[in-house]
Amino acid sequence: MAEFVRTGVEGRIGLIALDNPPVNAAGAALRAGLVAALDRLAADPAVEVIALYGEGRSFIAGADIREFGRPSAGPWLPEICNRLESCEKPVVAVLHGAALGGGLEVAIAAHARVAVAGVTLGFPEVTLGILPGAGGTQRAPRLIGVAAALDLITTGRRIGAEEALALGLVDQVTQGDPRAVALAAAGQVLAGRLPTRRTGDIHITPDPEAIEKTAEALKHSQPHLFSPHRCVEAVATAALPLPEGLAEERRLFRLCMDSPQRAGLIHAFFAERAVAKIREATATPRPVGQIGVVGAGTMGSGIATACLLAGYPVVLVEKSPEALARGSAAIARNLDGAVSRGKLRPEARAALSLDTATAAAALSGCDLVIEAVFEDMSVKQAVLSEIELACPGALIATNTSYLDLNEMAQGLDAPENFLGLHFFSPAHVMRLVEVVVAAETQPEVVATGFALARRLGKIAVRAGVCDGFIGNRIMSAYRKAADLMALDGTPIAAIDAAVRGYGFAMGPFEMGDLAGLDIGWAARKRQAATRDPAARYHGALADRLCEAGWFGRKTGRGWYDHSGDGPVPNPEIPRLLREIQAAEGITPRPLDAPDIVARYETAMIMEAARVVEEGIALRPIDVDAVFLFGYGFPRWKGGPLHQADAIGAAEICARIERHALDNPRFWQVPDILRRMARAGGRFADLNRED
Ligand code: TC6
Repeated sequence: MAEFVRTGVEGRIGLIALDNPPVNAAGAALRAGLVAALDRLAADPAVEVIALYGEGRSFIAGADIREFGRPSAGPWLPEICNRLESCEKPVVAVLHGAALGGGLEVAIAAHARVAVAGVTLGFPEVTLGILPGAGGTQRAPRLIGVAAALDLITTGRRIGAEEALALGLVDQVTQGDPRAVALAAAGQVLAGRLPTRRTGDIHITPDPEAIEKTAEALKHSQPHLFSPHRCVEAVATAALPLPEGLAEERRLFRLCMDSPQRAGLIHAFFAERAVAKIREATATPRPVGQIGVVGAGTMGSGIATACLLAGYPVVLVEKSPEALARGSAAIARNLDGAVSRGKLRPEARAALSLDTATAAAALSGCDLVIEAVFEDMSVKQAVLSEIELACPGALIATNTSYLDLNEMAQGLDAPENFLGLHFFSPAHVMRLVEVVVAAETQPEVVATGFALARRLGKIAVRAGVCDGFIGNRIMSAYRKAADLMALDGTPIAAIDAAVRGYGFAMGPFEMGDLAGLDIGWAARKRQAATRDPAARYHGALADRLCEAGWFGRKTGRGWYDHSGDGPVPNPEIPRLLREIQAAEGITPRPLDAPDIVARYETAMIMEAARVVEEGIALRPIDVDAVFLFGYGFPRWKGGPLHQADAIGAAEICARIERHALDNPRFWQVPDILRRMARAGGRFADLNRED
């Protein structure tokens, strides 16, 4: 069996080495090993000081998140921290790589801390729906003060060694190999040059004002979340004697652990990492030096910005000199913004390489070219052929958001080099990229798409070819559900408010006004020929708005009127609606907020289930990642299919069947859901690694 914790004795120094790759998560075996190691060295008469350090990449990256919500074995981290603190011999912790969550709690229960430059420290528990439950909420305020502890604990903010030193979270910052640093630090303790003390003995200065201020601010900034508020309550108890505060921290920690938000947030943590585990992961990505971007509109300039920010030399090609000038100016503004936000150093900005041209020939030196031209099949096909001619052998990507890649690839000599890289607007900000795999796309081309996304700091999700891929296809289904609710007489402001109450930053109609209603109108006109004549037409009201020239914010009116101080529902909507309802024989039946969100959520799950069933998404967790990182789905709900599991397949089927009574064309139970309902299955069971 692997040895997770090793001890050694060098003279008067006892060493404890933690070794649980890849990040030294404090799982059951590491915890048991750590207690045994402490006991062993505490009992060894030769040992006068103990130094604790991590092998590999990290000190301790926190509790083992995979254990949460599952049965595990003690000893538990709170006992370990108490045992460490009460150790009769001084213990010094050496922090390198990551000292996060439970790892930082272990560190602050030690009697002194030395940070190795480059270490990341923090209490990210709040981002996982919990709180530092191994004494962190009690010891951090003693060590660094209540206000600083509140800041770290309620935000999950990660800090570096220098800031930790300034706060008093660590006693020294140094360089070197953790074992050597551990020996040196223990030597300093023996020589009296590194003072040690028990954190629990430090007198705490209560700060009710900081507590109140943070609690009040969180009410407004995090109205949906459970754990940040419990974090404040826990830190507030640090003014009590330590054992009482620890008991209260434990009680609040358990409340968080039992909350569905904890399960959702941890699902989101793993979703971010799971999406990279694809069948093409073993293929070697092609080297990418220079990148070409064709099309200098909003998407093209955003993509070019993202590539420049990642250090790639970029060639931007746009036929129209005016559009090219506008695109270059947009890129310059984006880069200025990055400098002013501290994301890009001015010297680094000056070194970025952007060439612009009006002809495809300028792309000849590119290894990858991304087209972001007008969303039209024949326009795209012509541009792809020009690109292939300019740089044969290069990878060619389309940024289309719904067009058929297999049809698009038909004119290419090397369709195996072709893929979709579907960025989201603004492309230099949004984290999601759908990597769309066409019939002939080669594995190493897919792997290159993933490698590029990683270098751009984005989250890539593999998607198959269909209208809208994963995200836009599902969005169009729940958008339809919202339009149908509006036609049935639910006020658009009520729908938007209910969707915001669910946790999205904006409702569908607010979002429509922001994006521009003309986009959806054009799509509906395109799809008119293939529309099911027997199905209720969801776009009737939106069409009427567009016919009146109301395209949303950019025209001052859309679903809302934007001419005043704040948006108010477009006053013409009731009249237009009455006309449509009279013509279609619709009896108005407005829904209340719970019914609105149930329909919205069910439509999302219904289409998401089909996307999984058809293999467009590799696994349910890929759908969840798309919605978490590209569509503003509330992180604490974990994603639409995590929600589906929480609700249960049988209940989802029942909801769909109920809604089907008034709209059987739209509401249809996908087979996968029916099978799950029958067998008691869950989407989580399909989240195998592919
Ligand atoms: C806590 O401590 C609570 C305490 C209260 C106690 C009462 N557990 O991110 P990477 C895995 S809560 C289990 O790709 P990087 C990760 O899934 C915890 N597994 O690497 C991945 O696995 P895969 C508070 C973990 O170098 C692999 O390690 N701590 C854990 O980009 C590599 O991860 C945190 O929230 C874990 N704690 O970044 C820290 N951590 O290869 C969370 C990582 O099978 N972790 N894994 O996919 C991180 O922020 C980063 O992983 C990192 C390393 C900065 C440590």
